[in-house]
Amino acid sequence: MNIFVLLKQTFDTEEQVIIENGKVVEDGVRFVINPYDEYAVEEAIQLTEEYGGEVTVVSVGPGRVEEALRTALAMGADKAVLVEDKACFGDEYTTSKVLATVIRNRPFDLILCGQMAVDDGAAQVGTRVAELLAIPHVATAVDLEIRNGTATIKRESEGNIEIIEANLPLLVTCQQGLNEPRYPSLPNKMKAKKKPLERLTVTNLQMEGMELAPKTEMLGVHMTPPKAPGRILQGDVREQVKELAHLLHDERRVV
Ligand SMILES: Cc1cc2nc3c(=O)[nH]c(=O)nc-3n(C[C@H](O)[C@H](O)[C@@H](O)COP(=O)(O)OP(=O)(O)OC[C@H]3O[C@@H](n4cnc5c(N)ncnc54)[C@H](O)[C@@H]3O)c2cc1C
Repeated sequence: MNIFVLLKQTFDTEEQVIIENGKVVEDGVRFVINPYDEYAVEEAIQLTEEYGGEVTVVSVGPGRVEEALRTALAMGADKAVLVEDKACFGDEYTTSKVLATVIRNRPFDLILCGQMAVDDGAAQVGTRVAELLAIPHVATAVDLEIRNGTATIKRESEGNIEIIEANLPLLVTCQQGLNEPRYPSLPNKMKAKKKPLERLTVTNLQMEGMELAPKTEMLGVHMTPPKAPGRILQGDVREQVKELAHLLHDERRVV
């Protein structure tokens, strides 16, 4: 089975977000594999351990993303592809176009990715790639079984579990609970350094600039204003009730 995993490198969720001039500051920040993508990598490895085949991790991003791809290779993926050309960086529309172009002419049975990236929280890339490749797509999988070319997926849906059957080739987005991602061992980290990592540019992909132009523009980023501290009313109960009514009616205008 040929499995592709779409992998995004994101901020470590433990990191404090600092915003300067409408942009998130990246200097000195620790980057990790998007946590939902770790489930995708683990699931792909487990499937190839059971059925044979190959796991390829693919990412669109700057050179620093190699570290995340090498971690996936150390977990057990077989090879990696990194599109590190700035011309390929844009919004979810651009990323999806690039990822679909990388995969389109390669043999694949299954594409796994995170249900969303924890930095932008758009949950668009998986769905868009499936649409571009004209294959079925099942989101937020918490269980995945494959038998004779048919996948049975359990997916979370507003507190319920839906069970869905779909034929391969298929794209599945992965949710927490699907598996327990493994930690790469030191020998596997060493081996991962020698596993193949293909670097692609817009020229290799034969894509035109216009084709990649993002459809949306991020105008700025800002933190939500800090919440005003709470207030405890003091004194006689009748006075407190009067004060509360005044606050709700005249100040907050909620009653
Ligand atoms: C069913 C559904 C329900 C939703 N419910 C809510 C809600 O309740 N509240 C709310 O606020 N929003 C909701 N949304 C909106 C959604 O969460 C956000 O719009 C979404 O913005 C996630 O964007 P993202 O850019 O972080 O994720 P995406 O970019 O779409 O990332 C998803 C996955 O794509 C892959 N990927 C992304 N970038 C790359 C890359 N550069 N290279 C390789 N792989 C990559 C990774 O596998 C990643 O995990 C919902 C969306 C859907 C579809």
